[in-house]
Formats: sequence, C-alpha cells, structure tokens
Amino acid sequence: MIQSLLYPRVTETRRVISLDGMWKFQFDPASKGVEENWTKGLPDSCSMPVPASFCDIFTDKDSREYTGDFWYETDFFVPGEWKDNEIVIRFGSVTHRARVFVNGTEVGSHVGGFLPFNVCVNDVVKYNQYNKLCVQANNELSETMIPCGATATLSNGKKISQPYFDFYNYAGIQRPVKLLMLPKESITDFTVNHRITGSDAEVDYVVETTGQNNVLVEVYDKKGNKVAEANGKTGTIVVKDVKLWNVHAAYLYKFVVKIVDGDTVIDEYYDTIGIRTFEVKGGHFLLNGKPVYLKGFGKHEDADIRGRGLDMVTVKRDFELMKWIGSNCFRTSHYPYAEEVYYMADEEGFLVIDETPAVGLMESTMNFLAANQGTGKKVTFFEKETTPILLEHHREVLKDMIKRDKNHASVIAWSILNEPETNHESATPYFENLFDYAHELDMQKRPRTFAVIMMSLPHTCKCWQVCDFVSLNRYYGWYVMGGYGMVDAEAAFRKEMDGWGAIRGERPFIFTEYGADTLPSEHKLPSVMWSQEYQKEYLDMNHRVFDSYDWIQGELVWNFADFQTTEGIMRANGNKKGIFTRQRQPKDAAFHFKERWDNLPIDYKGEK
Ligand code: CKU
Repeated sequence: MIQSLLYPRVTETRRVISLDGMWKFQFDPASKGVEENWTKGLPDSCSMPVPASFCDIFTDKDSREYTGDFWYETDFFVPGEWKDNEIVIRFGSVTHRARVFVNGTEVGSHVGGFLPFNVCVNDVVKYNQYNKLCVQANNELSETMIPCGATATLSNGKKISQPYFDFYNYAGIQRPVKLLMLPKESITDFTVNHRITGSDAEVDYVVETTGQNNVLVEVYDKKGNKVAEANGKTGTIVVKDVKLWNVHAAYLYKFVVKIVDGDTVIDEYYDTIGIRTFEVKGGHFLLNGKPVYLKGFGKHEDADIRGRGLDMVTVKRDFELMKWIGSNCFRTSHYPYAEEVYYMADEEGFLVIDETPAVGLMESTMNFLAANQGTGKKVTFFEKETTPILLEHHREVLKDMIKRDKNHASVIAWSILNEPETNHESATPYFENLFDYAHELDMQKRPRTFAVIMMSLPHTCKCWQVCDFVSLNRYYGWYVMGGYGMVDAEAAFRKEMDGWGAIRGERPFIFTEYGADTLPSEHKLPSVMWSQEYQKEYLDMNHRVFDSYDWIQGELVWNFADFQTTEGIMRANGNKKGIFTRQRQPKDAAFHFKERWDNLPIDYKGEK
C-alpha cells in the first residue's frame, strides 16, 4: 500500500476505530524482545495509557530516565464485514523508532518520533476475531536522526539520553493510534493551492489514488450548500464570492473528494480547508494580500504527567490563552505537533510556522568533546562522515511534514531547522538542499526559514541567505549582559540589528525566540534575574528594539509556557521562560503582553 498521510476520517467508504486506551508496556534493556517472541505478547508487562509519554508516569528514576527498547501491546478486533478492503493501523507518532508486529509478524517500521505512519495488515489479520498488536519502540538519540543527541552508558550499565537540545526527551506512543478500513482503490493524497481573483477564488488541486477511476471534487460552504465542483485528478475549482480564511476570522469549506465509477462511489474522503493566500513581498508578510505582523510564541507539546502525549484539554486551554493574550501566531518548536493542533489553528484563525525536529545540529560542548576524542581534530557539524545519512533522514522528515500539513490554511511557513551551526561554509550545501526540496514539495511555495542561533551574526552566518524571511533567536539581557548589564545588552542588540539592516535586502526578519527564565514565586524590587520584575524589564528592552526597526515583522516570545528539560545546573526543574506556568496560569508578563498585543494593529509596520 502507498503510504498515505491523510488524516483518518469516517465516510461512506471508510471506517475508523480508535485503539487508544490502556495498553500493556514493558522495558527491554537487553533488546531481547524479538528473539524471545515478545512479538506475540509481552511476558511481564504493566499497563500504560496510549497516547502518553511513559516517562513522568513512573515514580522511580530508572523508569523515567529509561533509554533503549521498550514495548507496547494491545488486542484489536477486525470486523468480518471489512474483508476485501485495506486494513491499516495508523500511528499518530511513536518516539523515536518503531517496529510493528501483528499476530507475531512484522508489518512495518518507522524512524522519526513526530510524524504519522501507516502499516498495512490485510495479510496477517484474522477477521471477526481479536488480533495481537505489539510495538517495539526505541528512544535513543543519535547524530544521524533528528532531533540530534547521543546515548551514553552509566557505570551501572544503564543507558542515558544526552539530548543536544533543551527539552526533555519524552518518548512513547505519544499520539492516537487508529485502525482504518479503506477501500482497495483509495484516495491517498489531496493537495490544494489558492488564488484570489476579485471576489472569487481559484483552487488548483491534485488528487492521488491507487487506481484509474475518475475523481470528483466538491466544495461545500459552512451551511452545507455545494458551492463548486470539478472533475478529474487535477484541475481548478472556482469558488464564487469566496469567504476567505483570516486571522481570528477563519472560514472553512468542506472539500469532498470521491473516486467514482458511474454512480458508484468507490472511495470518499473529506477535509476542512480555509482559502487564503500567504506570501513574503516587499519586506512584509501578506495574508490575502494584506500585511500582517506576527505576534505570539514558540511553544512545546509539554504538560504535567502526560509529557508530550496528546492531551486535548491542554491543547484547547492553550488556544484560549493565546486568544486572550492577543497573539496570532506560534511556531511548532521544535518538531511537528499533533495534527489536532493544526486543525484547531485552522478553526481559530492562528498562523503557524511549522518546524521539523531538526534541533541539536550543533557542536555543543557535549558532542564536541566526544567527536574530538575519536579523531583528535575539530569537525564542523555538517562535515561529518555521517552527514549524508542525517541529510537523507532530514529530507524524509521534511517530505512527510509537508505532505501531512500542506493543506492547512493556518500553516504559513516552514521552519526547516532550529539553531544549527551556520558559521562555516560547509553548512551551506546542506541548507540549500533542504530549502530547494521544501519548495519542490510544497504546491503553495510557502516561505521558508530556520531559527538562527545567537552566535550566528550578520558577518559570521553563512546560511541566512537561503531564507525567505530570517528568524532570530536572541537573548541579549539573559544569556549575555543580563541583570544590571541590560543597558549594554540593548546597545549590543541594536548594533547587531544595524548589521542585519545593512545586508538583509528586502527580507523581513522576525524573532522566533527571546525570553528570560522567571520563577512565578520570585518578586524583587529593584529586580533581579529570575524575578517577575526582571522578566518585564527584559521584555520592555526587547520590544523597544523591535519597535525601532520597521523590517522586524514579528515577535514570537520564548516560551508560551514553562516546560520540562533534562535536569542540570542551567535549569530549575525545567525551562522557566514561560509567559504562562506549566499549569497554564499567567505570570505577570502575560498581562504585559496582553496590553501590548491588544494594542498592536494587525498591520503594524505594514505599508501605509
Ligand atoms: C532556549 C542558545 C539558545 C538556545 N535556544 C533554544 C531553545 O530550545 C531553548 O529552550 C534557547 C533557551 O531557553 O535557552
């Protein structure tokens, strides 16, 4: 079966059964599961909710920090009337690797922890009976997959994850698992691209199917009236008097795709799609041709106990908070989020910068030391023997992210890496390869960017030119020149911005990170770093700088909420740069942002 990333939907021809709930779970530190037939059932398991990260559920540290192979098991029933169809198990994500076994037979595998994959199980399932599903998962980090990291072994023989990134390496079956029944001849993909022509829209579309029969596309408005239709696997649909999708004013049409043979509907799929255009032009972001200033957050999928497991209560609360505070945008730092998040962004009219999990592509102190032990010489990150393998995997992930997310009106841009090493020219070909590929894959040709680390400056960064808009992560007043040194921080910040101003051409810039760790318990007059008062002073300084350059076209503060990281002297039980606490309550800075963002017009610094 062709790998389809379409979001599972029930229609006349399709069925979906959720497999979420309590599964069986077992660690496999010796990686002996396959050999010992765990593929048919786990010998000594405990129960485990799906979806969830397993880590914070346990009360002992060995389990929380567990690194290596671990297994999940459940039983699923396949209805007899599904015979002669395609039977598929669809994982929203398994972090970071998975091998899937049904009734003891391996039916598929996947590498990469943040995107969906399907396994086809027709040949191995028993109909009208329960079937056994076992998943061997693995959460070890390496330099040949994204996110990058290492796996070390402690003196007691246990493995430990060493992420080259600043978020906890949560793992498990973290997103929903679904059993699908699809017809043999089915729709595998569907792509749209919009053009506004006066009061109408032209929507170019491409449908992919597994067969030769004809395809129909129908568009319905909110009330359920058919407003347009077209015939054929590719074509253009004209939507008259179009209601455009807009910031906080989303309008979604229902697109229905059918494979037909005369009067018979062989397959039917639908999706909710907003019609809009988005481009970078003349130094501005233009949504439906009008300038829009980006206000919002870098986020994480992160919450108490469930870790990175999809939790719709948290997702909904986050959107309520993002609306309350007056934001209009977020970046899915540092990996593609669950599909449910993008559907909510479509509905709520939020702009999303969609990011791959390419974080940690940098000689951090940890991996730099390790690399040097072996070779005795310093290699830059993109000059390693393993770089081609990393690039291949990165391309695969980019392809699947764009394939999965390309039809969302909310998705306005692709962030292809976060804070990679860019000060050596050996990095440039790696970037060009991926940026070209993103354009090739995306029919809408969304603008492309990557988040530029503090050490990459106007005169040192060798890669910013590949961006359609440049995204800076900057911490003047926190990691450098913090506290009473704020006055110097502001001067240094302005100096850097003047440098960019001189070379940027027409490109707009945004900030994808700026922030200060802040403990909600700490107040101090006058301020000290970590106090709520300092967070406000830090933000005031940053905003003063942003407001004095008209080519700075957006501000996404780091971070929406406090989040879990690996323990260490730099982090007080996690990163505390949240504007909200991890429990999604406001710090003082939240009111500061509300005041600012409620008063910034949507076309702030737009053409007059
Ligand atoms: C954030 C050197 C800046 C690294 N950057 C990446 C992000 O993942 C971190 O959480 C900064 C921080 O708070 O340090």
